[in-house]
Amino acid sequence: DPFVQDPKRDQRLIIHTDKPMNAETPTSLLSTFLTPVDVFYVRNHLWVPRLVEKEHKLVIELDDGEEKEYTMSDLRKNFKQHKITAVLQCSGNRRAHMTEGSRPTNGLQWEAGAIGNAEWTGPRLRDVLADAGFNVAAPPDKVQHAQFVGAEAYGASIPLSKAIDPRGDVILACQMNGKDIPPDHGFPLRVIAPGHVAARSVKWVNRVIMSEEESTSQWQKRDYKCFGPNDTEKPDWDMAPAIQETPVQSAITHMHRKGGKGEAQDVVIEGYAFSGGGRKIIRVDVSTDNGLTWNQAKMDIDPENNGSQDWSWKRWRYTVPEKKVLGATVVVKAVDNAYNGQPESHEPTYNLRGHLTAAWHRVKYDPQK
Ligand code: MTE
Ligand code: MO
Repeated sequence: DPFVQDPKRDQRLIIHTDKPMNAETPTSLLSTFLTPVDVFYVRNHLWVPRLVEKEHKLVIELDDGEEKEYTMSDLRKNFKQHKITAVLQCSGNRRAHMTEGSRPTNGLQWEAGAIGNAEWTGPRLRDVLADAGFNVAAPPDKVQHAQFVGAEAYGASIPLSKAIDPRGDVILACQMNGKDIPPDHGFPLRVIAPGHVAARSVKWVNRVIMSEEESTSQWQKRDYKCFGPNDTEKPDWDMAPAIQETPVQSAITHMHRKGGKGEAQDVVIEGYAFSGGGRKIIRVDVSTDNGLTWNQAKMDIDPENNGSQDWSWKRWRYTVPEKKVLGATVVVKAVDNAYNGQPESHEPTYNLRGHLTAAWHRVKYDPQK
């Protein structure tokens, strides 16, 4: 049983499967800018490889077959360490909402907790590639992708342009929220490709391959792709590109009573909003009458937010008198700085695998909760 070495998990996580471990954060625990590592969602396709930091090596394989090897100490000491605050969001986040709002979807039925925001520290992939002899200023034409291999056999890739963009902030993370990365999240080394779907941020990474081709893994060539709402059981996988940057997303994480009494009782509605590709969230719209009328939520002022672009989520809050939301359906939608929004319903983006669910999030107010 390759899972016997899996670490212990926090009791508060909501487990979907335990071998492999797939567990989401209860949304009431997503109320801080940085998500605590203990309750950060876990999405494993296989077992957790138990790696020893002193023995761990990263191999960079160039297009001419040349290889260069790095120890963890090389990566921590010989390169400038960059701190990046970034969201990881599974492409299946909110899949259960698509199932509920449209039709059944295949895959783990995540609610809104397959997402988290953390501070990641490590060298830039670009700097390590340059050190290994890759010409980051004038890359060879035939290299189009950076492939990543995880120690347990998972693999994925990102386009070369992202991998070497100094403003792309792709790092080889050695730390999460200021400490060693926990085993579930990639100890001792993981890729962080901010603004891209989390499936590309390969955990337990031990090899980077500069290649003309995308990763040949099923997680690159299949699985993480979207098709039309008429999606069939047997899609033509080569027809659609692999998911990389993600669309605008927002969700209500919590509604709770605060201040006032009786008739004057207030309710605070709170949640997150995020867009892929480093695009900033410029507005969060909230409706307390199922989308007839709208108002803007107040976005939190972020504490320290590190990175060249907007890789973090925006936490937002909206306070209303309770009498306005009793029996009402509360709705949220967000807008990013390209004025991209979210679809009103799930039907137009329905896909059988339930990827990239990002329709307006509707929640009925329940005073018991
Ligand atoms: N990397 C490896 N090696 N193995 C995996 O199973 N899962 C991917 C990605 N990287 C995965 C991986 C997917 S689909 C997601 S959503 C994120 O890791 C989850 O990261 P987390 O478990 O740290 O939240
Ligand atoms: Mo994922």
